[in-house]
Amino acid sequence: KKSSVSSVGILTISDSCSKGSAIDASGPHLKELVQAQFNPKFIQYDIIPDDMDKIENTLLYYADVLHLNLVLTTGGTGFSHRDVTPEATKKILDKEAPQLQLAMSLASLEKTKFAVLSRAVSGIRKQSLIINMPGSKKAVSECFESVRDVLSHAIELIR
Ligand code: MTE
Ligand code: CU1
Repeated sequence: KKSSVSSVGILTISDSCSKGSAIDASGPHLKELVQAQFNPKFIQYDIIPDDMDKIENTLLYYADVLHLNLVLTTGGTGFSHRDVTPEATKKILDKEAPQLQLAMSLASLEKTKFAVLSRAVSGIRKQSLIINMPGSKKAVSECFESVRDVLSHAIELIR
């Protein structure tokens, strides 16, 4: 059966990765997970700093210009003052989809108490489903596993 997820955006949001002072592990790992699950025709991958305007503009480009089916962000969901991924995401969402985060939180809490320190959000903009995830390889593995089975159906419903 052909997957309804034919184009995916993977957006790493991290000051240190965008400067080159750290290597992005979670973005490339998400890319592997997405490839294994959906084998999409197109994957857009970028690394940007924890900057409100840059995050907003990139998500707008992904949703309104590239019309990506699924957008997964990693990083910037925590409590430090540079963490603004959820605020930037909320600004551009048409509709919120909080139960996706509930599913990720429940699964994450089985692994670590620190899951409560993510403020990630999810929702729909135009034809794109946008999901924030925390900024570590371990966290994206755990989060992706907890929602991957429902994403094809979610995206069928959006288009
Ligand atoms: N969720 C899962 N599944 N696994 C994790 O290891 N780490 C937590 C949390 N969520 C974690 C997780 C930690 S320690 C933090 S600080 C927050 O995500 C926020 O991460 P971020 O600022 O990199 O987005
Ligand atoms: Cu942490």
